[in-house]
Parts: sequence; structure tokens; C-alpha cells
Amino acid sequence: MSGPATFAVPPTFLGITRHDREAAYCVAGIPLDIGTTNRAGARDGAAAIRRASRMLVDGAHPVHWVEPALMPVADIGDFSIALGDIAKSLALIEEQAAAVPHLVALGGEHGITLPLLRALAKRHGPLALVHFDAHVDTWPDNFGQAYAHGSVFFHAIEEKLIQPLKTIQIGIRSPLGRDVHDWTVGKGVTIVTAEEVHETVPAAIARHVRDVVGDGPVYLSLDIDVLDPAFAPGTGTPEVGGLASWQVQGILRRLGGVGFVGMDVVEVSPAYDHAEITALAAATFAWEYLALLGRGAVTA
Ligand SMILES: [Mn+2]
Repeated sequence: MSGPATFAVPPTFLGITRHDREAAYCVAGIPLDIGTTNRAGARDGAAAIRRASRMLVDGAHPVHWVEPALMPVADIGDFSIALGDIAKSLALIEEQAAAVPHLVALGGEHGITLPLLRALAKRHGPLALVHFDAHVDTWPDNFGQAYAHGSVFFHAIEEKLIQPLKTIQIGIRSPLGRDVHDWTVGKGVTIVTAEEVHETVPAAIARHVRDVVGDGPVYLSLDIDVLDPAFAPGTGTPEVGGLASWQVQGILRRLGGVGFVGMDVVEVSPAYDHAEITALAAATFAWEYLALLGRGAVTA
């Protein structure tokens, strides 16, 4: 083991000192949380995830044998947003995402995913989607606000940014209107409930994911509230009965070769966190994603 002790690495994601947008993978924070429907605070999520990521810099991934911190990854800081203005913030986020080759976005609330998908769909066409969440996020609006964090995938489907037949939602369990559920399933989205995940093993869920997304460009959107509040207390809309950290990790580790073109991890709200439990889970999932893409590559 060489380099600084984990507590002394630079305060970027994985201590990364590269900051240019030409890197193969760019990590950025997106501090938007004004579209949250319950507890706010995800604007501070990226900083907490960066700090917690220090636990992941002192060795290689023990399955993929790659060190994400040594991959061609830049931490490009935080995106600009428009204070208090959702529509203008979404436009700004899309513009900044369009300038990055492969983005790993640290939220922020789930509303940030819509402009990220808009930018990617312009580049790749409609995407397949792997979506971890407690909620379907296909409400047509949230309490009258069309672009709040529970409407992301309603718009993504309506705007043809994603292919519903190649979309899989994992961990779903919140209360929701039957009409919203039926609209989602009617569009062709595959819903895997949290209970279905509990009744099987990560390898089976990973196989299901591969079957649904097929070939071609795939986006990964990971709402940290997919985890049970025991594993992710630091989030705005917690729901009991959720996944354990190891279940999400076990699924992600088995998605090698899937054609991912970007990811986000959203809804980390540090003010409600305890002992960095939530932030460390989020940091670990972004690290798992990078390791998945870098496995087999020579990085040192
Ligand atoms: Mn969500």
C-alpha cells in the first residue's frame, strides 16, 4: 500500500486529481434538490459521496481486479444550476452533460436524470435503462409540479428518451396509484419488486436485467432509496422493506459486458445520514460501476 492514508487523500471522488473533461469517464456532482417531495438535502449528496469514497482507494476491486482511481477518470467538480428554477436547471444540466464523453453523476435528487437522458438520447437514440429505486418515478406530476423527482421516467418515456420495453426497475415497493402502476407496465416496463429480489439471488436478477436490456446503449440510474432505510437512512423518501447494500452490489458485479453509456447515483441526503452509511453505499456503487467498465483493462 502506498500513497497517502485514506483519510488524507484529496477531497475528490476516489481522491482523483485529474479534472479535465477529455477523460474517458468524468465524475460530476449535480447539487439540485428543489424537486424533492419530502425531505430535501440531496444538494449536499455529492460532497458526502466524495468524502465516503476514501474507503475505496487503497486497493483493487476484489472481483474485477481493477483500481477505478487509476482508470482514465476525472472528477470535474459540480455542475452549475439555476438557483430556485427547476426548468432552467434542467437545461443547464443537459448542456453540461452533453460536453462530457461518459458521465458518472453524483446527485442531487432524481430529477437530474431527465436532462442527463436528454443529452444521451441525442447522442445514442432511445436508451435501455436499469433503474434501481423504491419508487417507479413515473408519476405524470408530483403535487402539480411536472418536473419534480417522481416524474423523471414519465417524461423519459413520453419524450422517447428510453425504450420502455428495454427498461427494468428493481426494488420497487412504495405506495402508488394503481393508475400509475398500470400506465408503467402498460408501456412495457419490467418491474421487479423488492420482495422479488429478496426471494431470489443477485445472479438471477442480473440475468433478468441482461434479458431485458439486451444489446446497445444502456443507462444505469440508481436511487439510493432502493436500499432499506437500515442501509440508507440518509435519503429524502425512505421506504421500508428495501434492498440490502450487498444485494445491489451483487447485482451490479454481474453486469459485466452490458453496454453502459452513463450512470447516476442520486438522492443521498447527508443531513439524515448516520456514520456515512448512505454516502458509503452510494460511493461504492459508483466505484462498482467504474470497476465493471474497467475490468480487464490495464490501468497501472
Ligand atoms: Mn427515484
